Amino acid sequence: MWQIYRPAQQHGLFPIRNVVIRAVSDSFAVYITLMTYVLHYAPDNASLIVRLALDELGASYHAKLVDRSISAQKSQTYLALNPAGRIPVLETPIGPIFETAAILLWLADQHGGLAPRMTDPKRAIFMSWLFYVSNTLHADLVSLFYPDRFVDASALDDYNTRTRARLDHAFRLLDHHAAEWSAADHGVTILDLYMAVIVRWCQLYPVSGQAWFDLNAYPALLHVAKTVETRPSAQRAIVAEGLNTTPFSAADYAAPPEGSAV
Ligand SMILES: N[C@@H](CCC(=O)N[C@@H](CS)C(=O)NCC(=O)O)C(=O)O
Repeated sequence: MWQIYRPAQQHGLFPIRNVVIRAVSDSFAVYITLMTYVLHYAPDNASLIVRLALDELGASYHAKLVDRSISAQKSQTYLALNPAGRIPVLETPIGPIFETAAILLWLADQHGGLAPRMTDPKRAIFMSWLFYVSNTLHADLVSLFYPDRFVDASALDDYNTRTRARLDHAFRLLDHHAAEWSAADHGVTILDLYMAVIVRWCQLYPVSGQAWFDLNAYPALLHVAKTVETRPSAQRAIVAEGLNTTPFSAADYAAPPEGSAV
């Protein structure tokens, strides 16, 4: 059995559908299903990574704003989609998917791009780095962006120093091993997109200051950032979310047409 996913032709007032063509080789049966992705997003949030992936894969989607000014990510309606109350969530024909890495890997597998396929020997190490970025690096970033969620004010300085040291270690590891998942063999991957956005955030959002983060100290990651930001997907994200023209290699704060980053 094999499956082909194609972006739909845009039609009428509802240009947000994907056509899923499922061809079953043994019976020659063909099913056509209309499929709509809805990306619940806030500007410059982790949803930006998913937006880039959807665009790179040629998938049609509708971006629906999560209004962070009223903590809409904690509303009952949103929690029904993502019980963790975090952005993003992607609505798909098989139901909502949350957790950035899960969404990215699911999209890559469904659409057959942006990641080594399951039969590729490099799939295993790719997944190792994806999970490392998701459950170690991204988690530590949350500590740096919202330290008051984790410690009292009296412990903040020490806490931030330790968090920054862990992040630097993670960035050095990723910088050293970038070739294992980066564009060399596979073209741009979901990991490239993930890392481009992460290095952007480090230039802007640590509440204890940004001076500790110098992207030049991680040349392979700087290369990833520059590669991703020249792609058409990034150009469209720049417009959609009000990003500056070098959003990953030399970031500035977003001026989004709707919503807010925090
Ligand atoms: N582990 C989650 C983390 C997502 C996350 O932290 N999202 C942030 C925005 S970038 C968020 O929802 N912040 C609002 C909040 O925590 O209430 C994932 O990978 O999707």
